[in-house]
Formats: sequence, C-alpha cells, structure tokens
Amino acid sequence: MSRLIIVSNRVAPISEGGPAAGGLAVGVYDALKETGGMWFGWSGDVLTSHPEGIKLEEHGPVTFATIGLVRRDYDQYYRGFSNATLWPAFHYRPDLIEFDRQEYDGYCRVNRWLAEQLAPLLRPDDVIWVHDYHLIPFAQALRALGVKNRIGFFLHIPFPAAQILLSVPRHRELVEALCAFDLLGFQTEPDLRAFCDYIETEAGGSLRRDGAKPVEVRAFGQTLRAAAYPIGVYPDEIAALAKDGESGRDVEIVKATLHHRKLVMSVDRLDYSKGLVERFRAFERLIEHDSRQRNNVSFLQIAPPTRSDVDAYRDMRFQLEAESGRINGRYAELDWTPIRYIHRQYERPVLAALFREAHVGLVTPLRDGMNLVAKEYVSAQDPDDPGVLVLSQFAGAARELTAALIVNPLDIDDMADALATALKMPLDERKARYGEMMQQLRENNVSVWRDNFLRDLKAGA
Ligand code: GDG
Repeated sequence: MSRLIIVSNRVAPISEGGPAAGGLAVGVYDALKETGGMWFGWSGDVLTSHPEGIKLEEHGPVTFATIGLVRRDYDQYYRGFSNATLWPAFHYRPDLIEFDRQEYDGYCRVNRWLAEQLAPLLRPDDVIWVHDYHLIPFAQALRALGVKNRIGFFLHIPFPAAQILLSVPRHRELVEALCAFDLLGFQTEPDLRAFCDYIETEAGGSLRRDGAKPVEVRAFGQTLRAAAYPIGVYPDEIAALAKDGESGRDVEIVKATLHHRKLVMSVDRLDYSKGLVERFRAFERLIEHDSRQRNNVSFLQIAPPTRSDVDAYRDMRFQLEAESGRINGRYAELDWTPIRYIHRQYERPVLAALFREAHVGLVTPLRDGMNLVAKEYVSAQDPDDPGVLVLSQFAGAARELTAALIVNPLDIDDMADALATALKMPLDERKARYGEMMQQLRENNVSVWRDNFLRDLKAGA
C-alpha cells in the first residue's frame, strides 16, 4: 500500500492530546495510521537561525516530521501573506486585505523551502495530501524539484467569488499554482463553483463535467480535477465525550452559577470572520426587546486567542471587550451577568460537556468554510433533551445542517428572533431537528470526507 504524506502548516500535537486534536486532526491521523505515512509541517517554533533539519518522531506507523521557521519567514509567510492577505480575501473582507510584495515573495520562498525539505523524504509511490491556504504554491514547488507523485490539495476556508479574488494582487499566479495539484478539494459546491468561474472567466481555462465525478479542469497548460468534499466530525465520539464530562468540575461550576437559567453558548477562535460582535448585539437585542428573558438566560462566549500579532485581530479583541462591557454594564443585575465572555482555551472534553448543557448553540460566522463547532454542538446533545442550533447561512455547514434555525448574521433582529424561537422550542420539535442533523452527521463523518478525497486522488493516477 502506498504511504500517505500529509502536509499542513501546523502539525497537530496528537501525541499530547492537545486542543488542536479536533475532528480534522483525528480524521487525518486515523488515515495515516491505516496506510502508514508521514505528517509534515511547521513545528510552531519561531527560531533565531535556520534549523539544522527536520525533526522526525515515530508514533507506530506514523512519522511526525516538523521544522521551525525563522522570524522573517514566520512574519512574511504566516503572519503576513497567509493571514493578513489571503485570510481576509478568502473570507470576503477585501477591506481588511494588507498586501506587501516582500511578504508575498516570502510566502513563495517558504513554500519552496518546505518543499525542498520534504522532497528527499519522499518515495515514488507516496500519495501527498496538502492542506489549506498557507500552502497554495506547494505542488508547484515540488514539481520544480522533479516530484512526480500524486498531489492533492484541500482548502479548509471558502474560495472567494472571482470579483473578490481579483482584489488579491498576484491572484493569477496563485490560481496557476493551484493548477499544479492533481486534485483540488473544496468544502462546498459554491466554493467549487467560484473556483470554476475564475478558471473560465479569468484564466481562459475550460471545464468538463461528467455526472457526479470531479470536474475536469484545463488551465495554464495543466489538467486537474476539482470537487467539493464537506468535512465532518465523529458525532458518536463527541456524544460519548460530552456524556462522560457531564459531572465534571467545570460543568458543575457553570450549572451552579446559572441557577437554572437557560444557557446560550458559542465557541470560536477570536476571528473577525466568526461574527462575534454581531452575535453579542443579537443577544443584547433579545434581552432588550423581551424583558422576560432578562435574568432568565445567560450567554457564554468562549473565544481562545489566535493570530494576536495581526492588527485586525487586535482591533477586534478591543471591540469585543468594549461590546461585552457595554452590554453587561447596561443589563447586569447583582445576581446576573448577561454575557460571559472568556478569552481563553478549554480542553476538548470540557467544551463537549458544556455544549451538552447549552440550550442553544449560537454559531453565526460572517463567512466560514465549514464550521466544525456547529457539527460538534449538535453531536454533543442529549438525544432525550437536545438543544437547538442557530446557524449562519454563510457557514459551509448550513448546506448540510438544514434542520438548524438558519439566520443571516448581518441581520441582528433575525438572530434575536431565532434565539427567542430556540429558547422556547418544544421538545418534540427539538428532537426532530436534532435527529435529522445527527443522521446527516453520521452519514458524512470525517472518515467519509477523507476516504472520498483520497479515492478521487488515487483514481486519477
Ligand atoms: C478552519 C475553517 C473549517 C475552538 N476553541 C477551542 C477549541 N476549538 C476547536 C473547535 C473546532 C475547531 O477548534 C475550530 O474549527 P472551526 O471549523 O469552527 O473553525 P477554524 O478554526 O476556522 O477552521 C473552518 C475547519 O478549518 C475544518 O476544515 O470548518 O471553516 O475556517 O474543532 O472545537 N478546542 C479546544 N479548546 C478551545 O478553546 N480544545
């Protein structure tokens, strides 16, 4: 059997069972254990001088191959072009794009350098699966080194409409680089359509569709295939984790301080794409318009920090602190704080158990490739007394979780109304919606996502 080589910006610290070990990491790691192989990427270390070489760690049939980045590479490749240019553009925020030619050059340089590090470790029949926007030029860089293996790419974030992508300087080079992969995977059909639209209207390429098979793309002198592969979770494992954690210390504390009030809950990295400010205002609108809700419901927002060295993230943190402070100042009572905003990370079992306690999961990104939190919230529910998911129409997950209450996150009243509906939804309706969503989550779990992608990647060989 050919080995699987996973390449991603960060290598998940599976061995530590750390917070990054979510659905994606677990799914990918499972595949690696079955076929044997390697997971290659940045170690997370920022160094003062170039590393001597790759650090290799064996865990059974899986090798973790990691390497540090020097400060300039980190600044240009990771903080700069990946997170201050591509991330806002791909999340439909051209107003937040910062572009610096040197950062772009650094992004391409680091991709070439990483490819040079990996190439000597490859065997001729290895199958290579590259993940996410940090590594768009990676296949092109490997090809330049003479690597002939099958190379696939999965984009975890949205692919923007052509008119948005045009606002990224050097967009044509980026799409040309994407065309060096053998298979491109997107989260949803609209992402795939946006890519195909760019190919036809901007790149002068052509497409061939053949039923349910991946679309054949011809552009920049390359032939490749592209399709949508919505990422999933392992719903039954999350359910078990949530049930196990029911009587844990953190859950007991939350229950004790709620005093039988209802709980609305959200968990997101602190990112402007997640719509946190709009969500805070929607909760405020709920308690503003319906005084009976006051002192009867609390909103818990857990938002672990990310990318705090990118300006837009710092600004957003200040804005959130101001909004939660303002709303609490206006409505809090001696025994009730409307919004509990916690800017830190929790262990995965604690989150799962808290999801199970929450009457409403409020997941309202302005744009999101998929949003695993929505899927995790549903998975964690008690089948006999499930909570209600309120979900943004702009999360990829909304295409599968159609039994959620779907909202427009830019419409504060729409979100407040959905919250009110969710808080008073009768048990029968909650169970019916939950049942429908769980069925969907089981049918398209993370193994299905991974197996479909790898089947198509290998089928083209
Ligand atoms: C990208 C795309 C796509 C969050 N806080 C804590 C914590 N988390 C976990 C969640 C979930 C994961 O992190 C976040 O996944 P999301 O899908 O919600 O969002 P992104 O990080 O933006 O991920 C996204 C995803 O890739 C996969 O393809 O769905 O659209 O943007 O698993 O539970 N985990 C722990 N503590 C926390 O405080 N342990």
